[in-house]
Amino acid sequence: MDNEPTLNNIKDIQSPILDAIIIGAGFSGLYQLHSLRNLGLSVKVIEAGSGVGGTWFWNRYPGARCDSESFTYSYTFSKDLFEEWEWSERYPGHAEVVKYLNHVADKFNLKKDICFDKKVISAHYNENNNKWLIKTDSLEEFECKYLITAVGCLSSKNIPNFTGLNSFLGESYHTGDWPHEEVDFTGKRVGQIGTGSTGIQSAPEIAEKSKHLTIFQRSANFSVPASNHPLSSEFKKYIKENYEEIKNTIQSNTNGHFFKFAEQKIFDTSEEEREKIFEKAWLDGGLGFRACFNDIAFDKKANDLASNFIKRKIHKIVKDPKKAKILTDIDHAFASKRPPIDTNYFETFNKNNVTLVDLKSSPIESITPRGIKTKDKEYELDILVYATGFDAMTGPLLNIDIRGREGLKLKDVWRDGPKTFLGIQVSGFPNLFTITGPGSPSVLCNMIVPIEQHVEWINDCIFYMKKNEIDYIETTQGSMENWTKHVDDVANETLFIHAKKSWYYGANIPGKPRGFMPYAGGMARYKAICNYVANQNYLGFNFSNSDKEEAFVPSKISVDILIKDLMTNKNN
Ligand code: N01
Repeated sequence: MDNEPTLNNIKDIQSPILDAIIIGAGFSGLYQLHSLRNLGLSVKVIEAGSGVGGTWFWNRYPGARCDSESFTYSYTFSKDLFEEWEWSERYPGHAEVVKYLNHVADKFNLKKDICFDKKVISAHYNENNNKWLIKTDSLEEFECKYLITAVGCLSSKNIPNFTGLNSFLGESYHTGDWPHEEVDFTGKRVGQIGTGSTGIQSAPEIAEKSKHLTIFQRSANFSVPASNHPLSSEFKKYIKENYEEIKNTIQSNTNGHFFKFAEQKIFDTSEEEREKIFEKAWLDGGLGFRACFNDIAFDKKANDLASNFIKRKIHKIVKDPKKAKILTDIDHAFASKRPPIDTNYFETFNKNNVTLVDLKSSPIESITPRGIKTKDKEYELDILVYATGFDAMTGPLLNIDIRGREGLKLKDVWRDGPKTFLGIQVSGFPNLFTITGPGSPSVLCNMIVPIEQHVEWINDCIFYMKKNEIDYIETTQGSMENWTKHVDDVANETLFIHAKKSWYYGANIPGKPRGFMPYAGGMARYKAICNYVANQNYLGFNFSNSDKEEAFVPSKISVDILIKDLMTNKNN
């Protein structure tokens, strides 16, 4: 192996100089590549997987399915693409999403500019030539002017550091890093840790295929039926014929979905009427349940009524009252954690081959060679499934050694929690753009909408720089501090503060700084602010490292007027 490059001789390898490098070939990376190429830039995407898909490339666990409705989980930048693609179900399974993304990549001839099977390990800014130097795990180097991270918010898996973690003699898998070959559950005793959106999707499928499934639940969770079904030919026709309406609705809505919040408030309706509305929303299913009244997501008392309705449903579905009690011992307000949707999740607990273990009363003590040992008992298993989530939002960025001006490390700037301006830039890191970064609405929306908005904003910004012969952009320290405080203030006005143990707060990772990471002010408001910033010649950003600071001050702008402008000029 004498000829193999090492970190010492890596300088001998010639690094291609590009206008832009994008990290990740998921929804955001593919669209950013397409857009920047259209600006005439030389661009490459570096992708760790061997195919396109990003998060969808890795999350192939049984039951993996999108929680956004398929016709809204589609790019809208190309009418032609929107109208030619036909989704088969209300919620697309992972294989269909990956097929869609391959179709997009082929249609726009994107794969020729994607370097697959290469993981970016470091990205260092060099102020001498205003370039980023990127290194991959295969010891290649690339140089570029603009660096755009399209790494996803939920792509860095979290496997809790249990005592004896590696001692288990059976097979073990994390849902976010699922093998491409089928895992055979036949005749196997399976243990699943985790009952978030992922675990709620995988448990019914695993129970169906395995000899026995033991579900280890630390926190009980709400879930509403997905009511998934094949799309009718009439609805497919409706999608094809209503591109503009669908696009305008999801892009002007606060959550990026097609459903709108009802006008009615819970306490303005009689008990009988309220029950009917809940019942209908339950049958309709999906994430829209929270929108059946105007105030469920904002007023704790209204939320309590919705929470109680769901708990009553769980008690009705789950036949064993002991299991129902454990499943309804929920410690947070409905939708203050990301609300899961399911297909037969609670019904699964009526199966004879399913056991529910309440980790609250009997925590996991260790992973053993034979299975899982809780305080009360050792469970013998053949397969262990970790549905234990992700080091969300900051994990995928901090896994890369990112250094800005004067060697400033991103991990140092974010030591006490992520700081960004608009979730798009960090002070000290010129020409680095973070698609759906912390401080932007991202995970609180149907992801495609914030992704398209960020890609287009970044594209417009780079176009502006080209047009004005500007080579350098960096948000000011003041804008970043002000925005970070604003993100926190906005979160404190919502019901999210009723679930401080959620991954939104970084609470699922021991030692991670606590703070609400996404922007909770809604997509419409956020987009209006981003447009305002751009229209003011990128207020809050410097175009050289010696510019005078002009900080963006959220309280100085009237967002309501901006939103009104946005609504009256939908092309903005
Ligand atoms: O992860 P999670 P997820 N001991 O963090 C438990 C998106 N998504 O992968 O709640 C025991 O929500 C943990 O327990 P607790 C969606 O945005 C999208 O399910 O911390 N248990 C919890 O039950 C979602 O929100 C789609 O007490 C431990 C579970 O593991 C996000 O991904 C589909 C533990 C983790 O739940 C993440 O969902 C699926 C420990 N030490 C997911 N550590 C689509 O739309 C963790 N847990 C396609």
